[in-house]
Amino acid sequence: MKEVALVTSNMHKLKEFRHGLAPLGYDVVHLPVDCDEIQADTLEEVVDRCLDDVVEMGHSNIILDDSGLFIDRLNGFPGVYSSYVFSTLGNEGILKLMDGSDDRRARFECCIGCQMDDVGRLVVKGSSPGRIIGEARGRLGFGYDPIFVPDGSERTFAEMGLDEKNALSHRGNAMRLFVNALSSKMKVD
Ligand code: ITT
Repeated sequence: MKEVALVTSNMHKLKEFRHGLAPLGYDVVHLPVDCDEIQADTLEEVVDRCLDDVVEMGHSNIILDDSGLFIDRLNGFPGVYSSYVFSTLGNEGILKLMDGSDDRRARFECCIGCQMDDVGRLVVKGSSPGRIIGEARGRLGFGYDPIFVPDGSERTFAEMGLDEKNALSHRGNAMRLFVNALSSKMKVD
């Protein structure tokens, strides 16, 4: 098993990464350091800058993600502001903004970046299309999970165990892309 250190303050993410990457041959340990989360236009920029910060602190073999919920009717809001909006408006606030709207389409995006000794830097992005429902449902997961139903399901992410969420989620998709990108880079280098 290869070891990677996940930089996050969110223990739910740690669980999802462990669950998703263990069968793919990675042991995920927690690296509880903070990078200054810059305000940027894209998830990729946030990930790149955060990797720079953590490398600067002297760490290697690190992985991290920046994620967001993009709602069509709100022109992609909260998007890169998802963290701030969750801590200020919360799910109730999003549901109010969506009140009366027929267009409920939304997607989660997850950008994963890593900095590895053997292959250098890799950044990939996964997404999960779906819709915002009318009322929060479910107690599992975290963040916006109770108000989002991914395509292909009738349940919110907050009504799913880790297996099911990872099979359909932005983070699960990004993890699969990440492992593929890593193994093809290893073959080339
Ligand atoms: P980090 O320390 O890893 O940055 P975080 O919780 O701040 O943890 P993000 O900045 O990636 O994570 O997330 C932005 C917001 O989107 C935040 O409020 C999360 O709760 C929410 N979010 C991220 N991934 C999610 C997921 O899989 N399901 C529901 N909400 C999610």
